[in-house]
Formats: sequence, structure tokens, C-alpha cells
Amino acid sequence: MNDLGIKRKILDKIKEYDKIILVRHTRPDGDAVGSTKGLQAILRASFPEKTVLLLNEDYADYTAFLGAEDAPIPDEEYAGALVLALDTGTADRLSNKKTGLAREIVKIDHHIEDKPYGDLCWIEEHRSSTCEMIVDFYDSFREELKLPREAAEALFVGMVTDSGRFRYRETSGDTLRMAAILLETGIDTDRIYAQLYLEDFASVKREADILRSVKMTPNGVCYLYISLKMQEKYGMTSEQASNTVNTMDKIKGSMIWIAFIENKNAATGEESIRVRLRSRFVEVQPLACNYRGGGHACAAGATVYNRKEVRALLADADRLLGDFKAQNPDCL
Ligand SMILES: [Mn+2]
Repeated sequence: MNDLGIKRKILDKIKEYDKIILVRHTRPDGDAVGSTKGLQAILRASFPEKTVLLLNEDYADYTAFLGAEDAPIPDEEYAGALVLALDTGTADRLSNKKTGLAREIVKIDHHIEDKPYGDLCWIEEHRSSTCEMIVDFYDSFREELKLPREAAEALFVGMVTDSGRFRYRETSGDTLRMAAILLETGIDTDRIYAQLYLEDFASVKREADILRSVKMTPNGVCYLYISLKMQEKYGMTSEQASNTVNTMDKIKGSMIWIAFIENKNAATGEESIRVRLRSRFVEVQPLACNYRGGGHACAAGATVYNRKEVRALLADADRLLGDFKAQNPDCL
């Protein structure tokens, strides 16, 4: 299953360069931050003579405990650098618009490939997280690479969050073997889980309020519509608004659940509706692709622009779930 060839090529490429820049996708999640932070710490420990920078344009509050990223560098300093782009399916989702200035780009990712980019690509769609791939990369070259505890901590964050605490179907024997390597460095998982999953009293109350507005289509698709007004009323960040999708993951018979989040671009004023699709058993990625999106089989994202499109997407999801249930009467 492991493709040692491509990993070897990537390690050789890293060795060729004095300057390496790590980038990931916009609106970063635990895997995007964890994989870049983790690989940065591995490379810094293993090749202290190299400059290894983590440069992106946005960040996420809930992974702030992993530490800050690096200060921007002048454009001309990209010219001789190698960019490692992690956890980012398409180039337009990169959170560093200078990436194209670099001499070469290596892509390491586990999203379903749609629009290829990069000079060298290591893509394994079945992987539960990019962090899992980075641990595998370390494990393949233990003689040449070091895994400091801070790297293990960051990588564990990505593995835990992208696999839904090792619950999603992509969680394999390899996933747990890679997690074991991280645990063996002595990371404090109690502290990590506390950082990731404890909520303020106010947000627990807010969640209860929001759950009251969940609706269900005839075939059982649950959905939430989080307007800009609601976000303002509850003082939600767009990250918190996005995460409301997870409140619907425990409803029997509702194998597809969707959050619609109204969004206004601060710079352009352009309004859009961000769609987060989640599912069990039935695949929602093709549906997301029909609405300017993509992602994973059971966790995908899309964008729509008005209520009419919201209704159309819901009707498609409802039909998809209806068909699935007709063929799989045993699924809950
Ligand atoms: Mn990921």
C-alpha cells in the first residue's frame, strides 16, 4: 500500500533545497495546521541548517495553542524555494497566494483529486488525514528524520480531528499504527483533548438554541441554515458557524446532514452561502461537485448563492438519501 518511491523523491527534493515553505488550505482545520506544523518541526529538527517556514494568510483560533506561524517574507525570496503544499485539494484553496513564485511545488494530500497541481504529488485518497501521511513519511525514513514531541503533538491534533476521533470510515489499521508512533513520543493527550473539545458555557447554551432550528426533509436529510443575522445575534465566528454541522451527526435515519452558512466577503461585500455536507454510508462528494465544491466521500463542501439553490441542493440530497435508503434498508 505504501508508495516508498514517491516518498523517497519528496525527501530527496527536500534535501536539494535550503529554503522550504509550508502552505495549507484557507480556513484551516486541525489537519491543515497540524500537518504543516508537524512537518515543519520534523524538518527543522532533522535539517537544522535549512530555513523551514510556515507561511499562510489566515489562521484558526482553535488550533492557536499549537503556536504561531512565521512572518511574511518578501516576494523575491520565494524564487529559490521549495513549497510543500499540504492538505489542499486544489491550488485555488491555498492560503498563500505567493505559492506560484516558488521554484517547485510538492503536493501532499488526501482529498479526492479534482484539478491537479504541483511538480511532484503524493496523494492517497483513502488516508484519514494528511497528518497520517506525514507520520508515515517520518516512519519510512526514521534513520534520516527526527520526530520531536511538538511535531507529534501537532500531528496528533490533525489525526484526531480529521478522523472524528478515529471514528470515520477512513480510520484504518495504518491510522492507528501511525497514532501509536505519536503516542510513544510521550505527548499529553489529556491536554490536547481539553484544548480541542471543551466548550464555553455560553456556546453550549447557543448550541442548544441552534439545535432547535434543525429541519428534516421527507427522506431524512437534516439541515441548518445559519444566517448572517444569527451569526451576529450569537456572536459567532465563521468557524463556529461552520462547525454547527457537527451538531446533526447523531440523528437516527438522517444519513446526510447539511449546514448552510451565510457569508459576506469583508473586502468585496460579495454574499455567498457556504455549504458543509456530512454523511454516513452514503457518499455526498458527487453532490458537492454539482454545486462548486468537492472534498471527501462523506465530508464535503460547496458554495451556493441564493435560497433557490439551497432548495435545489436540498431536493438533490433528499432524492439521494431516498434512493440510498430504498437500496439499503438496514442502514441507520
Ligand atoms: Mn485533511
